[in-house]
Amino acid sequence: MSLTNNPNVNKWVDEMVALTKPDKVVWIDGSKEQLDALTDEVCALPEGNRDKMYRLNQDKLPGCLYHRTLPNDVARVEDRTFICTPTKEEAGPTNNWCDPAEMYAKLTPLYDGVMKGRTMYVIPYSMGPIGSPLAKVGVEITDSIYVVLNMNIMTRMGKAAFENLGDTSNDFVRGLHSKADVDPENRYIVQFPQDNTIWSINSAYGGNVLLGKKCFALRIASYQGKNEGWMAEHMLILGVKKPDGEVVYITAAFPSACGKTNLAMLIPPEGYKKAGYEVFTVGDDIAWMKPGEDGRLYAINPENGFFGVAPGTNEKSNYNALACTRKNAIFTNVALNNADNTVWWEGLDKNPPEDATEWKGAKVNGKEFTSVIGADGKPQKLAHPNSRFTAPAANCPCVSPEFNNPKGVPVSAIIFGGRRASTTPLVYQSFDWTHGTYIGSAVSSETTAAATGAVGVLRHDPMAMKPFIGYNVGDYWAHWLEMGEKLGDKAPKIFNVNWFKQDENGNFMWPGFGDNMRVLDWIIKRCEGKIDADETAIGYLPKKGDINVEGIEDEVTPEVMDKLLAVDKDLWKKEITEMRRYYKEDIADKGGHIPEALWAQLDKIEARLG
Ligand code: GTP
Ligand code: SPV
Ligand code: MN
Repeated sequence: MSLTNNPNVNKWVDEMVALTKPDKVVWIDGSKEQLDALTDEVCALPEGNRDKMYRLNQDKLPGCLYHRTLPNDVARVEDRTFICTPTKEEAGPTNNWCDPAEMYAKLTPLYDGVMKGRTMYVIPYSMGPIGSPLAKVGVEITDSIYVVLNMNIMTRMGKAAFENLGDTSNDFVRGLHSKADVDPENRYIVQFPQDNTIWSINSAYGGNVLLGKKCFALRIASYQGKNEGWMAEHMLILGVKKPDGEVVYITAAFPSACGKTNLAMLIPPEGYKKAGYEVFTVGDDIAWMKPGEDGRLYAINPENGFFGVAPGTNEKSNYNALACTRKNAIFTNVALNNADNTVWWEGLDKNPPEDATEWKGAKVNGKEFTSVIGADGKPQKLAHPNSRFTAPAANCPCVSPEFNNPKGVPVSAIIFGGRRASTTPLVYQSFDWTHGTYIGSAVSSETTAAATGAVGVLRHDPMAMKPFIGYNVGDYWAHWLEMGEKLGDKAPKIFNVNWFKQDENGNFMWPGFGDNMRVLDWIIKRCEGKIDADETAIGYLPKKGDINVEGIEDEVTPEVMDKLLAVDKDLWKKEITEMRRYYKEDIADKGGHIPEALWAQLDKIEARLG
């Protein structure tokens, strides 16, 4: 039975039922009884069933579940992701495009009868705190209990979302997902921005199927934000409480698997803790930002949980993220420790379990398995490099008291960053918002396992949004410039960081993780106008000695710091040459509408470089 009187919802669900022909339709009210029953059902499925989930050790990991996806379905698929706007020009050069009518015609036969023999779940959810003026409602239809249980963690799911939508509104995002037969040749992740619609088929993994996340909260929402005067960004949100008690909020955009979750949950080094600094997490992946009544930019996290990268997460690197995963979490594609029915991944500790099940499902001796060198020249892995945990934000020991604040938090600084082995210094500040927008447009980063395809290849990823901008990238940049104009002198200051600069031997020079607090400290002081900086060709850089290295002097010697903060003019001239090529060949020549002000930035930087 429907959970809403809203005729727009009911009519659409009826249409999707007629199309996909499920045996049964279940409306998700979000109640504990319903979710418990679904958990029982999905865990009772026979071994080998693709939908199957497992209960983990309920003493050590209460409420925690485990799932494996198919080996061909372990990451976002950018080559199968489409933005279907009426014209190709609207989608722009960074997106795959197809005419909406053509795409509907192509996908309709794939969905026709696809849920025969299966149950359809109708999931109402809110992105953002229920009742927040910045929040929006979505409804996801799926034939996967795994999706229901994950959406319960990642969003505010259930009846309250329908109450928020009301009985007449048509302002909700329609998401249709079916696992179908998980055929990668017929896998499609399709956004129709003008229709507030998402169609996803033949995948069961993360960003492809939890439609509130990348599909809605970034691709559709970026388009809505452009039209409605706000911003949807691939950004974490954190608060730094200073010794004087004031909390400064910072957002940061890094490409997938480049450190957002880690920075969002950072634990400050001892010296900072003693001095009274604390870090609070508002979000780890997505920020929706809109000017508030006082003219400042306010951010909410539209999500309600974290879908975090498991490998590398340990007590030391990210204590808080690990703590998030100790109850009511779902693990996907990590390894099992069969001795006690718990989970393991590379970088959790140095002891791969002997009695292990690796992420593809084979029982192996984990110690022997990980001592074999694979085809890539590296030890075989028990957990997939993009294996993840889904964990409620409420689990986070450092979750911000403002997490559910419907107004959001005022943003003082915006940070861009990526994985850059060379060229980009540890930190620098833009001269102004326009220059900061240029810096965002120039983000490039080495690719990671978060998307299918080669790993470690340098690619342009403007604002860390390349896979997520729901319209023409040039118009998106213009929107950034417009927002800056609207915010005027109340606009956040814009910075760029690089935790991944390498020495001659390919080792990271900066310790990263908790020590990134030292860079945040400089950023905050810059925002408060408390500290001077060196004006260089690329922006403001820390003066010698202004990045606090107390406690890490042995590792970050003055020579290392010089290298971390170096601006090599030759490398930067090459960088600008490449940016000109990128703007022209990859964007402008392919229908991207680059604002004049950004072209002008190239001239200015070039002039400064001499
Ligand atoms: P998505 O969820 O894909 O958007 O990723 P993310 O940006 O949240 O990345 P995450 O914080 O999960 O980090 C991904 C990888 O980068 C992990 O393997 C981390 O160990 C590593 N990492 C994060 N922060 C740092 C850092 O400061 N220094 C170094 N060297 N590695 C880091
Ligand atoms: C990312 O790839 O940026 C993620 C993971 O946050 S996914 O939800 O799969 O997109
Ligand atoms: Mn992400």
